[in-house]
Amino acid sequence: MNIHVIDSHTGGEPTRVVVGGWPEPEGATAAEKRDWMQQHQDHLRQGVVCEPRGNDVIVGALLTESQDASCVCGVVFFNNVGYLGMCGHGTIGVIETLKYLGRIEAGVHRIETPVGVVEATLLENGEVEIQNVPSVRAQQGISVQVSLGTVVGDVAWGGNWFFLAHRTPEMPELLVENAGALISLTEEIRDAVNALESESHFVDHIELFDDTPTADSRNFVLCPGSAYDRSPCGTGTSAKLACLFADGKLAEGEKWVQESITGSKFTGWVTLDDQRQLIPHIVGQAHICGDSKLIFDESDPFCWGIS
Ligand code: PYC
Repeated sequence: MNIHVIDSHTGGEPTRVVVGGWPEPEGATAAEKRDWMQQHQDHLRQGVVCEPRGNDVIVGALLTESQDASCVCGVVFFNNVGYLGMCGHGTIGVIETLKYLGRIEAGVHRIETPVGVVEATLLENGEVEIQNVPSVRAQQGISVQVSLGTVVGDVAWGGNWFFLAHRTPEMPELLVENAGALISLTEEIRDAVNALESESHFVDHIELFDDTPTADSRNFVLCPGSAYDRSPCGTGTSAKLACLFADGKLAEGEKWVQESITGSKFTGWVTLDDQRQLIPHIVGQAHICGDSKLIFDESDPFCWGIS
């Protein structure tokens, strides 16, 4: 069996888009297809993104048929441990991939994800603007105890669930060379948040942020499989915008530049839809870096990846 993938990165964060060879999952909606993939095709997820063909950082994106006829395609995002609701850097990677394949041109394109339809505009300058699913801050000022003390933060939805906290002086600085220490710290925070009785959402992303002279904020984002996001994280930036808006620190349409731990940047802002839901807009750019045929030989003991 062979699977055709296109690799890109968005602000340093890789996306591997599956464009051929993966049998179409059953189900009408992207959420149904995601559930069916989880039950029947999880070996393909592992084989495509985990070692030896991939690594812990890659986010996979399976292009599917969409139920909604106004969408160019459906997509199910996945990683080394499971499936994502939405993925901002990944959607930018999907749009760049569709452009590379000659399937789309500059303009507005709708994509069905398991958590709703997102709208992506491929701009003439090569950047992509995503209009994400409605985002919201669900809880404010949640305290958890970890080995370096108390951490206080908010829980917010940006297409995935996030716990967001400001870096305190006891924490390592948000620098790539501190990635190991930041991963250990944010894993501790994630476990403590999910152990709270008051926590009704399973929070699988942790975002620490800090002031920086080169943007409005710098972040470190822990992803579900314990890799960190090399980009500023599209869904994480959406969750951050929801918190800023809830705090009255960001007005409708006001621009926010979010920098990642690697120094890459997304620009975001929010609008309100006719139901007064908060819609995050995120602008970033992806670059194609591979076009490959993955070979699955069932006599290979690691054919379906190392989990
Ligand atoms: O950009 O939303 C994002 C994302 C989620 C996980 C990795 N990147």
